[in-house]
Amino acid sequence: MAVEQTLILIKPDGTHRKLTGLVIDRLDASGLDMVGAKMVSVSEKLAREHYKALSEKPFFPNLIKYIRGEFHGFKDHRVLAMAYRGENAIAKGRAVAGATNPEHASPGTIRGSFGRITTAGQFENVLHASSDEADAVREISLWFKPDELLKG
Ligand code: DAT
Ligand code: MG
Repeated sequence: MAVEQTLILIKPDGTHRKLTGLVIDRLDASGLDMVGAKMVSVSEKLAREHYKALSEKPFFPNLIKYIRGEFHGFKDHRVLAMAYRGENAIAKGRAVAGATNPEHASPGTIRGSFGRITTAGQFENVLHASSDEADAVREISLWFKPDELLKG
């Protein structure tokens, strides 16, 4: 099995609803090791870069507002960014998160238990987890400097 790194973000709905510890607990239980963590005040530039593959989607403007905390009244755009390492870390992170659409996410996953779709149609799904190796490498280098990560 491959040792991978994956980016996990606790999004503003997750920090707002005090789900930070629960998410970390689930990731601990999955056997992964946290190798980096920091609170980030998400700039518009970082938000747009993170979600650039979705820039043509109709929900993109709201997605940028959401990840920056603008729906949750935060002045400081807070997201907890974490990097995890371990065997099959990307799939394990996705399994903890559950499906993108909270209505389709299995009960017991973070999104299945705690995600919601707002009346405006915005998915609020608590956390981000990198979806494949290319995304994980790109996203970790976007959110972390090399010296902010523990070396394997
Ligand atoms: P994931 O976060 O599971 O990797 P994604 O990369 O396809 O999903 O989309 C990123 C985020 O965009 C997702 O967490 C929530 C939002 N999103 C995706 N599809 C959406 C949709 N159809 N309507 C509203 N928001 C959506
Ligand atoms: Mg994705």
